[in-house]
Amino acid sequence: MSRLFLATSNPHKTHEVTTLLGSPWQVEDMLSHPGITLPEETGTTFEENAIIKAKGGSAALPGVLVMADDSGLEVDALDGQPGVYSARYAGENATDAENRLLLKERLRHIGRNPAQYFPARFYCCLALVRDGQLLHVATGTVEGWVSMIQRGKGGFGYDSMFYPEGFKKSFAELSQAEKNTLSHRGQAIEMMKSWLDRNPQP
Ligand code: ITT
Repeated sequence: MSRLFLATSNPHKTHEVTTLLGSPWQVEDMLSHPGITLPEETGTTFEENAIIKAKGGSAALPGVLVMADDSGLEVDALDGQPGVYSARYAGENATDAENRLLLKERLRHIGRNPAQYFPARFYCCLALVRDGQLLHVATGTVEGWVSMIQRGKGGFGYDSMFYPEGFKKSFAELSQAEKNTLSHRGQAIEMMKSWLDRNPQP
């Protein structure tokens, strides 16, 4: 088994990444290493923040392969908001529910009716680092729609408000396996896996 430290405190990301990477990988995260703290996400792009988190994790774990995921939701009618601020849209320590509530409020201001669907996408950037050196960056996107109408109990974050292109169900109504085959994170991990296959790590 190869060891990989995922520089995240978000257990939903760890769960999805562990499933997507599959059995050859033993994935650890910040919750299994409570002594590690990461630098502030001061970047203005997903890539900058993914690299900041991955390099921060790597500084604490010499020799270990470290990956970070920076991701978020971009709504065209809101000029790409919440974007890199998706996790802290309603404030620094906002919960997913508070962030969704703010997004609903913002959509209500621009929407003509409560059942309107707005073009949006989830974006994910993964950065892979070892000993402070950036090895690879992989990205993934899933296009779809956001709505003030929340449906489903699965997933996390904005999943219950996001309807992937071509589907009548929200991400929170799909099974984890269905979400993984479509999602921004699923696509980014596929790209990262293919790079790792071509560049086996010692
Ligand atoms: P770490 O920085 O510790 O990894 P985080 O949740 O703060 O955890 P980000 O800064 O990358 O991570 O913010 C990602 C936010 O974007 C996340 O909290 C959700 O609000 C949203 N998001 C990203 N991927 C999502 C997904 O698959 N489903 C729903 N919401 C998602």
